[in-house]
Amino acid sequence: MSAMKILADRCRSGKPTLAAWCGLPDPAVAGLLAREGFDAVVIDMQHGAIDFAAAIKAIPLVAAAGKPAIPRIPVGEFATASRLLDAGAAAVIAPMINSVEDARRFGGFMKYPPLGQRSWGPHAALTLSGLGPADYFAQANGMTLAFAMIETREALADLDGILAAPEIDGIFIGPSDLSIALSDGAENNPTGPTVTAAIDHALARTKAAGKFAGIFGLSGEQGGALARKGFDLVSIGTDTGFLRAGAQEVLAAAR
Ligand code: 3PY
Ligand code: MG
Repeated sequence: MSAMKILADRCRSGKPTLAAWCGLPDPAVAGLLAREGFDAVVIDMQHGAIDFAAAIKAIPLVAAAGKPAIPRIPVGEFATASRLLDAGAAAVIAPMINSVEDARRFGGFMKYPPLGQRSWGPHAALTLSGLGPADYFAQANGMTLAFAMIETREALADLDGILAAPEIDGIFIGPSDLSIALSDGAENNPTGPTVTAAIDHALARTKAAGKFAGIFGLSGEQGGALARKGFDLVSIGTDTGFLRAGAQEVLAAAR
């Protein structure tokens, strides 16, 4: 099975996907992390230093390890979502989706008609999926997933509407921004009680809507707990975090 199809199939089967999160610009970082035991690799173009040219090189490296590549686009850059699908992304995460209108505009770039308005041109996606044009066109809307990030008060207020958007396959919670929003800027506390209650609520609403739930996990331990709670896609660590933890561990052992 192609790496592109694995994510949607895994989400539909109810098995959680544990992802590495990459922000370093060299595509080799994503390619190498994909060779570890992660189920998928997120390529962060919002806060990471990864531009479009690097992202489209990272996608086939991740796919070569048999893993789905999941880019996160910069805020509002929905046209980039289509281009990443053309390059073979298995899913795209869009940050700061604050309304049904935002969700449907993003989703429109993710799905071919009649669901959305994605334009035809899946160059590397044909190679990576192993499909011919007719089969790719027939399967793409179900094979590649659109995740709308929920990380503001407005998004939470409109959550059921966002979940009902037919172009959207799931949500992806940003617990840091959500905690900043819910505290009106007083704190960034992604594991505090207020944001935890909001996360539980969003997970329950997402399950009730029959959509997929993703979230940024802060550690392996916390990410594992979120997956056991029912999240379908959980990032469990970042490339820079792995570098820092590894460096600190060897230094502590040596000194
Ligand atoms: C958040 O926690 O706000 C995120 O977007 C995670 O990257
Ligand atoms: Mg965020």
